[in-house]
Amino acid sequence: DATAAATGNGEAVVHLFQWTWDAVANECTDFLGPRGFGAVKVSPPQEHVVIPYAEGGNHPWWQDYQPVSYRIDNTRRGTAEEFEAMVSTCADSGVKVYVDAVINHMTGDGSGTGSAGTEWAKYDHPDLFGDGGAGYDRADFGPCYEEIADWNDKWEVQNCQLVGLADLDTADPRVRAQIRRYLNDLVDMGVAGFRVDAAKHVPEEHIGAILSDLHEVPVFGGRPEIYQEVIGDQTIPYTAYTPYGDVTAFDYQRDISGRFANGDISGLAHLPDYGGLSDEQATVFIDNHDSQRYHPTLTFKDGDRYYLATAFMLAHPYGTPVVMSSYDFGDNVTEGPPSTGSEPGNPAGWITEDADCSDSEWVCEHRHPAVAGMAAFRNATGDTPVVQRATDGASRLAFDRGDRGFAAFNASGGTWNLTADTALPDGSYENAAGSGTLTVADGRVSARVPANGAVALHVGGTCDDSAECGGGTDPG
Ligand code: QV4
Repeated sequence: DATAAATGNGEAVVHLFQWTWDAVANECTDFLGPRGFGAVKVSPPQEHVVIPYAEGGNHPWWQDYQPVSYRIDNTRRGTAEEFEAMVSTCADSGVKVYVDAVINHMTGDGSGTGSAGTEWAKYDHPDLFGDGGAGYDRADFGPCYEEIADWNDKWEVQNCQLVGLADLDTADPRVRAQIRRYLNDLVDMGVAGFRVDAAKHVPEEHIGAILSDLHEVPVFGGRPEIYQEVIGDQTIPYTAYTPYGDVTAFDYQRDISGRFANGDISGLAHLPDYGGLSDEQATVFIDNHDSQRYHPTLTFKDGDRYYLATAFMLAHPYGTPVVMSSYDFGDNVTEGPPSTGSEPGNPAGWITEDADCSDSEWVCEHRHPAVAGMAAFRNATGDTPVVQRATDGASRLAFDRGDRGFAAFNASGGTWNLTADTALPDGSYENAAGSGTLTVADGRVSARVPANGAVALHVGGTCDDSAECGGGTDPG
């Protein structure tokens, strides 16, 4: 509806990793918009290298992180027309589209033909926008042409090559102008935000200069949302990047996922400013597409405990939450998304299949019953403060969100029979983090919180607000 489109739904983001543009558009209409998710983060939309892969297999997901040009035509996820249609379809449901922007580097070693047909070599990207008007050559890269060797040397980390990828010279005003043109073209199409890939590998003042005059976002208005991928450490702290946008809180990710994995959650009502990032500056997540492969603490493979952590992230006001939505890659960290196999003119396994949440290859974490209703909880509770209401040992925690919501988390193997005070108005509520209904009477709530499960109640989620109440939660 027009109001949702103008204001957006809320702040909860879902990362539909490797989904095709058509599939994202459908998910905005069918699920994300109606459930109150505010934004969808999509995989990189620019032309990318096509990496040969083992016969019969499909192409690695990470070829998308090696840009050949800034054309959005013909990536493995669809055409430019499909991309633009997705952006406007999602906006119609109040869902913003955030793009994963790869701006630190271009390709790795070698040469070839990109996904949209542009010829490339490591230091030669002759046609950035498909109009023959702009390119990068050797002078646009550097100043360092070696791989990062000493990660304790800030200059190296920011100026040398991340895994051998040709590092753009972002001190150069011409390079900045090309990157800005790419980002502004996307904003003009309606893209409302960016995850800045490998931001830590671009000197922070260069990020500031590149992002300084981005266009106003159509429909939603304002400057695009920015969240910068920085794995902070003593050499380069997270806070170096806060002047230019939000920053990924990997310290939160490690702490929260570790605590949920270990059943050690009773102390989590009040969270610190992880890595020095305030509530407003932090982007938070339980896992992302890298961590789930390279250092998994808690992922969809862990089942209930993972979904419980995700529900907690959405229930707690700290940071802007990003829900990971994956495909099942088994034990193969290189494995690309489910693909359509051979298509005319395209190598086998290059084109991604539309996601289908009833197909087990697409995990669809965001549709899990513990997660699906939690964007609505977050929207209803806004920035009301956390008031701790109960704990029971190390693995159980319940809190109010002002008088707007109540949530209880049970990271143990037995049911938690809980009675607690709550400021929620008396009434009968749907469980937004599972199924069933719960009653608040005389300022008290009684709940049987399932093993490794949660209950979450919020204003606007009473049985009077919904015909579905009592019938269990339909995960969609
Ligand atoms: C290899 C060797 C290099 C050698 C090079 C020679 O490892 O030593 O110099 O060949 O050409 C792929 C391969 C990698 C290969 C590289 C270049 O995996 O082995 O280098 O290509 O051919 C994704 C994948 C990477 C992939 C990359 C590019 O994760 O495996 O590399 O895409 O295709 C740090 C950073 C952080 C980064 C994280 C992974 O601080 O910013 O590492 N995270 C982001 C993304 C991530 C992405 C990139 C950055 C790069 O989230 O998904 O890497 O855009 O922590």
